[in-house]
Amino acid sequence: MTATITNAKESLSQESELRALRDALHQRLDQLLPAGGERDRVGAAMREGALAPGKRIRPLLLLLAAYDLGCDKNHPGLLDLACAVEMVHAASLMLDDIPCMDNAALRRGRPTIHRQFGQDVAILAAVALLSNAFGVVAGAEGLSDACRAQAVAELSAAVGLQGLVQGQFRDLNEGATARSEEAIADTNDLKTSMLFSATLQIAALAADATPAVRQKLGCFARDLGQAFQLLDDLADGCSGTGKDINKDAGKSTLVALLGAEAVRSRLHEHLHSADQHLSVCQHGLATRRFMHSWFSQQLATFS
Ligand code: GRG
Repeated sequence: MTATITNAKESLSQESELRALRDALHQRLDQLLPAGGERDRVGAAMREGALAPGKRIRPLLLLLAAYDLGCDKNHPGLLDLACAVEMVHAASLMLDDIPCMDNAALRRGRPTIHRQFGQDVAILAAVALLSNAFGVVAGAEGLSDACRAQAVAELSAAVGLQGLVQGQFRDLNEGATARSEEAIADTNDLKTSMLFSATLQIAALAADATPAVRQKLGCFARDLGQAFQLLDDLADGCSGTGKDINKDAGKSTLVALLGAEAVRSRLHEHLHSADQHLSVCQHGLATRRFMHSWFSQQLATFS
């Protein structure tokens, strides 16, 4: 009974902390984005892409991991670094949705950016958002010049030809044909784990973590990204995700290859492994709690 009450109190305080962090992220993103308006449609599309109600998983992870690693909650650049990661993510979603890629109609419960503003504006807004993100990292306060340069390099590697771009290319070009489990997992790593990895490495840089901790965080990010992508695939046929339903029909995903049950159990294996990596770091209480409660909620809703 006492343990149940303690758990309930912990989860309430976690919920209110997350709500406060989400609000802070929204406010800071709002300040970091151009004003937009009637005559600035690219600026307005950037705002819509980044400010629409996403789950903010990556920037929350960056903040929680940095706190877990001992970073001062008043670190002057931390919120900006988190916003930069969210801008990169939002840019990738805007491009992912355009007709020559996924041709999606709905994102975050709203018409996709190209449906609202046209394809030309969506592409330009994504490029501008990406460029804004790098500018924000380059100007982040409270980091040494060397750490700031490393943060830029982490983000650049996550986006580039050995990161999201490669993952997206493979998904678009190989997704319609049969793929091995390994090929699908590799593509998921590139599409999803790489940005989680950059997110956690940037948190570690802000917190001045040791190379050994950073190495473990890299392993954690890989498992987390795999679990995240498996959940995304499991949720594809469900309503209530804010995205088009059944977008993966005909695509070679692990759900199509192995079935939902096997994917669910693989997802739990990745979460367990992610947990192990964090515990070796002897940090990660808030990060771990966040990861588990988020996946439990999502799995209860979507599978
Ligand atoms: C220019 C950054 C950039 C990338 C170009 C288009 C592209 C290459 C990559 C797209 C990769 C992609 C769509 C990965 C999917 C990752 C994923 C599971 C997204 C869903 O993330 P959520 O659920 O979404 O966190 P919300 O909307 O909640 O933020």
